Amino acid sequence: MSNPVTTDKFVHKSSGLQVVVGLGQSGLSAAVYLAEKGFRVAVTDGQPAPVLADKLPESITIRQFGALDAELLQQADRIIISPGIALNTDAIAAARQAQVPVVSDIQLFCEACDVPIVAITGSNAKSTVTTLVGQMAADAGLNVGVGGNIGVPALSLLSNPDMQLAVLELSSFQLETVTGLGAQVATVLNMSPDHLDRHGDMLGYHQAKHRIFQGAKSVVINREDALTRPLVADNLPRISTGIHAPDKGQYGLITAPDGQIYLARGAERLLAADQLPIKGRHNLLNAQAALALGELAGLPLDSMLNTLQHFTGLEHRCQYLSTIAGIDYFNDSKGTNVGSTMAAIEGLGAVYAPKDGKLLLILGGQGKGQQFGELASFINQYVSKVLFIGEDAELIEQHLRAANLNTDEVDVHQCHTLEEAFNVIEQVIASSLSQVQAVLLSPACASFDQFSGYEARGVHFGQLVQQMATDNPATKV
Ligand code: UMA
Ligand code: ADP
Repeated sequence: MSNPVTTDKFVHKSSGLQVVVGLGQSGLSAAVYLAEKGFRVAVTDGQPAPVLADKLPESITIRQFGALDAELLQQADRIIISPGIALNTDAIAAARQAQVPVVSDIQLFCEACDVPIVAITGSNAKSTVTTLVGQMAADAGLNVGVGGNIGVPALSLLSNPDMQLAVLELSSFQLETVTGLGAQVATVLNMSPDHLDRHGDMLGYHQAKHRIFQGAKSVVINREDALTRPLVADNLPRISTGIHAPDKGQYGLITAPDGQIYLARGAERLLAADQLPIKGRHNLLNAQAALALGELAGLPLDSMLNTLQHFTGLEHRCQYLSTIAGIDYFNDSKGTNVGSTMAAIEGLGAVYAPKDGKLLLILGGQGKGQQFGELASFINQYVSKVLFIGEDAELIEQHLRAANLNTDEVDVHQCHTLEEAFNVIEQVIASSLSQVQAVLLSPACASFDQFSGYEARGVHFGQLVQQMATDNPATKV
């Protein structure tokens, strides 16, 4: 183990030693925060030379890198664990066995935060809804901090003394060590399998997510997903969202006789779906969740509706790129699990179906042990071509065929890479018989076999679309 600064193997429990485990973004924020509060802080990380080490305050002299220092952990008064480190890691498990408390940076945040917290988790849509609520709060004139799993460590929000509201995206990894969060309003947006390698099974994943409700003053639930409801009976103010017409005081969708779909609160039509720049039924659910969270956080409805009419969505999430030769291109590289890709196919598929249009879907990458057969019925309904890429391309095709993929109606091609996929797309463009009206990259897989992450994959897809636009002059961007 490398030990670039000092080792103090004689720290006693009474010293209040706080050991930060993992020196990524959240570990650094916890170390800085605790040092500023005057705690004695130590840091340990599995990497021999974590890149953020030079950002640590000089006062933190105990830095054990190269492996998690089990002895140091036994000496801790409290361990602050990074979300990327599993609780069953040997050194952590041993410290827990020895009754050392293990918490995440989010625990430190909620203990220190004296403004209301909007807490958002779910298998998918977290970043979209978190950003939207943050924007709604800002547009309503509040000084709002937006952070958590979205990439801004929650503790860094506390450096803003004027903050009036905190909006947090929380992952199951962050929540599994949080107790008594006490949010003004909390939600689990949706539940579908993900991160089961960390949580063991759906039950463990569900239990971690539901810690978000501890101490909450109000909740938002998804009527169509029973797993989003708090398990403990409570009398808390509660607003639901869903795809059907809503009861009084709840959010939902109303379809008018002419087929137009409206966002609604009770019987009141709030906005036509066409007035929202974000597309797809899943995004109408996301808009409802943001409205319900905002309502329970005290934001004015008119201002929130105005925000919705200007919110164009986040990059790599069903992001419209351009129209080339009459075909629309969408980058959903953040669709990294089966649940998110189902939502993308259904959400966008329903936009093209009334025009007799179908999707061309690019699927594949690292499959994370998921069951891809669940996508077959969605593909049969909305997709006319599937192009498989990446490490698990063949396995995914096998799963789909075993789940009755309708190969009479749906063409499938093994393409290995995005470049090869674009060669097939060229042929589609050239064919006047094709039903394809939109190309959707929504891989349902991690990208690490071919890219550094979902962003790099999405950027590369965008470059290929750009290239195609250059080659095809009749383009709308
Ligand atoms: N490390 C070890 N041993 C291990 C694993 C990691 O020592 O077994 C060390 C690494 O060497 C590294 C550090 O831990 O130095 C990294 O810690 P981390 O993986 O917890 O990453 P952070 O940089 O602290 O980022 C974390 C979240 N990362 C994860 O949950 C994996 C970020 O979410 C979050 O934005 C950030 O805190 C700020 O709150 C990212 C994520 O991928 C975006 N989240 C997952 C997701 O969205 O699916 C849950
Ligand atoms: P997260 O932060 O939870 O990963 P994002 O907002 O980044 O969520 O969206 C990730 C992916 O989830 C998107 O690419 C989209 O395919 C899918 N998605 C968006 N909204 C929903 C929804 N309401 N239900 C299911 N999947 C969704």
